[in-house]
Amino acid sequence: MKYEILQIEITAGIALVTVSRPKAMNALNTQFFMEMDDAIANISSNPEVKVMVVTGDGKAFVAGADIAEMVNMNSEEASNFSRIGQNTFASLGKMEIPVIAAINGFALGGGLEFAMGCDFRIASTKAKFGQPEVNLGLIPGYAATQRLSRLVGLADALFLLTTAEMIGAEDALRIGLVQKVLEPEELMETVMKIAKTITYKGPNAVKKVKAVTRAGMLTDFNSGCEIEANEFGSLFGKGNEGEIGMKAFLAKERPNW
Ligand code: CO8
Repeated sequence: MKYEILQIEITAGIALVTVSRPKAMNALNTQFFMEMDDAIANISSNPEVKVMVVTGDGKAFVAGADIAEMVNMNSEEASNFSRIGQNTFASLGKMEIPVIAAINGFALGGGLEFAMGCDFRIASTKAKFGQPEVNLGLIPGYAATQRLSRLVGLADALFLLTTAEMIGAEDALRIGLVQKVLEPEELMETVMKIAKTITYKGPNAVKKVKAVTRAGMLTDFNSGCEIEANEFGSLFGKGNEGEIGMKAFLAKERPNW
């Protein structure tokens, strides 16, 4: 498929996906979701790729769903558009490899929902975060009502969702919405370094730790521990990644996965 909005670069095991529609602050339209679904499928089936990074082109990460596209929708169309976005962002969590959001600027509405679908978030000091849907007489439709409260707790989520206040990167860090804040000129270099670090780890271990941790969020504690015990065991045994990693440690060598 020919991409009009996404730019994809794959280097040294890292897929960098840039949303590039800067004239509309990278707002999310139907074309974006078609391209993102295609990109997720392609990257998922590429065994060379160990980590995916998403970012935005220009002064926005993503400033939300495309209001110009939504304005004429009826209820049914809007619910369908909501489900399409929910599915795409859920696919990020279902990818085996970690997905990092590098938030360069505005992450508003659907843009913050996109970032929250990723596994973790690193922000520039210039980033701004908010769920401004109530300003438009709307509520979020790409799962912010569910993910935000799980990430930052009910009170901070409802503060952001009901006031539509835009917060800066330091406040986002304080409430746990992002994991690191960097100077704008350091953002991409540092995020790529973090991604690179992950590519050196046991590739199956990285995939499993993501899958087990995410599965645990959808089940009770004891069931989550049972999933963990099973997957922990699956990394042991002759020729398996755990054996390679542990033997390399004891031999004071770098593991050759
Ligand atoms: N959709 C469409 N166009 C947009 C959007 C958007 N979300 N955001 C910005 N643009 C456009 C502007 O209309 C403008 O276009 P033009 O140059 O043609 O007038 C251009 O981008 C530049 O924007 P501004 O001139 O406004 O730039 P500023 O630097 O002054 O402001 C802001 C930047 C603060 C980001 C401002 O543009 C803004 O407030 N944007 C809207 C933010 C917003 O409300 N986002 C939430 C949208 S609703 C949503 O995301 C719900 C998701 C769930 C959907 C469920 C499916 C139905």
